Amino acid sequence: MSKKYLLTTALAYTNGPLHLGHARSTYIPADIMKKYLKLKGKDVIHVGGTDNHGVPITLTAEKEGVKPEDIVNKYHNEIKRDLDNLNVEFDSYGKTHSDIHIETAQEFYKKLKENGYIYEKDIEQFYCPKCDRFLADRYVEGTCPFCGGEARGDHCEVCGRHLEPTELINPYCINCNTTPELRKTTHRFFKLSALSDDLRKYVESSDMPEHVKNMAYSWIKELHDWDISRDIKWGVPIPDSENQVMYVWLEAPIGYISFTKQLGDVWKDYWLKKDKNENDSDVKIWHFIGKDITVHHSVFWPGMLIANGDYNLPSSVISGGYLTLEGRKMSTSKKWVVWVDDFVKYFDSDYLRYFLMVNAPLNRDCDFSFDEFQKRINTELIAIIGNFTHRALVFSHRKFKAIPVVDEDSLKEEDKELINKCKETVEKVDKHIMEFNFKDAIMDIMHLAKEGNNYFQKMEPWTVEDEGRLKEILYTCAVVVKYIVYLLYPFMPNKTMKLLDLM
Ligand code: B3M
Ligand code: ZN
Repeated sequence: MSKKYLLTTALAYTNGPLHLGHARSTYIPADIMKKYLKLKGKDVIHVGGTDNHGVPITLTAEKEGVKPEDIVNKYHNEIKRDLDNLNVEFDSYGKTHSDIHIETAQEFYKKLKENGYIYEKDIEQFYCPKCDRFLADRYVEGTCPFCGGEARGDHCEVCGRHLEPTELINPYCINCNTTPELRKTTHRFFKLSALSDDLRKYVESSDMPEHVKNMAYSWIKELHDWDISRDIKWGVPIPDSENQVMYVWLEAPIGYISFTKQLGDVWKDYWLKKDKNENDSDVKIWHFIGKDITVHHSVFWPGMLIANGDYNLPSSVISGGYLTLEGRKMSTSKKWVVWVDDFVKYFDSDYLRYFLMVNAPLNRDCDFSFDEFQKRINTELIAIIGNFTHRALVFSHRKFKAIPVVDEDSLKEEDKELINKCKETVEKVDKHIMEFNFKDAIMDIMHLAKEGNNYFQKMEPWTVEDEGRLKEILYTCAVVVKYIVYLLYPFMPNKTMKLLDLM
């Protein structure tokens, strides 16, 4: 049976618009793959959306004195605008704060419970007596017990350790500064620790790249059960618990399923296993994410899917490296960031797509600097690809008002050789793209343009008087341009479509 591809992209939190880092690690790579598979005539869909729950969003809302819904809607729209401006296409785009998602997540949870993977346990949590509420995750701050640095909830900003909020020294409520007290509450836990063997087997058999597999193995070695309930109001309510919602990392990935459901019954073809004991071998689910959330997608989420039992598991997790800005770590709080929305006011998004993919292999970190950006666009894209396509087409137009059409059999050896190089390039580019090796794919296209330029230079069409021969040369050049246009289309949809129109 022919394969079906379901590509997903990490669901961005709706507490800010997108910056170049998001574009590079996740959205542009997924869109390139989507456009490429589509071009090959494959059955492929791209599903994504926004992640609307979690404490960072309620904190932003409280700071601005508005409802969480207002923050969610504002940034959902801004994020979608940014993706549209980058030419990133979706077949379905959803919100986790939606009926279809809440329902899907609750059903998922019920199935986990039915299958014996959820249990209750009493634990102690910080409670602010003044605000009269439990202080989940980032609602409490204090001093890190390991390094003495400032820690926000479950994360130390200085040593980067993951903490239990109850470990904090001198904790205080971030809303009113009161010292919280410990209170008992009953939480739901997901039995992740029971899944080690299943997860190891799954990771082994998956198509995940080696570095992702290794990261997953090291996590699988020490799996703890997962506290999946939070004593807050904003989130997906836990069906069998009053006043609690699901931990955002439990429900957010279920969004990949909920948003596919928005397409109607076809969702089942991608997600529902035909045989309860086996993954459908004709379905490829690929999650495109930033590298900081690799463990969530290679261990936690597959663990949830195994425990649930109804759904196909991801075939691979494609994790993009970080983007630094002029050599420094990007930081929204330090205002060291370039927003997509600002960038596209000055430059065609094609240039960004090109630059971010050619600058470094996807799984490595990469730097954005304006000088380097300018250099690569001018010396590669414009001087090599732009120059060749422009020369070839302008010359044809000047001479014949169109691209001359000739019989390919009558072409000379040197013409045929170049056309063969085009075909070889298709194979090379295909191999690279299917291995998510976008940089080398672009390099091969660039190389073909160089060959085209050399041919044009060697043939000196401006000196050729024989009209028949001139037509053959210009035809050959046009064939090369056509190959370049198609191969480059997934990377640079705007410019290539314009060229194709022109042709
Ligand atoms: N919202 C974190 C992030 O944007 C989170 C991703 C969810 S994917 C299911 O990096
Ligand atoms: Zn308080």
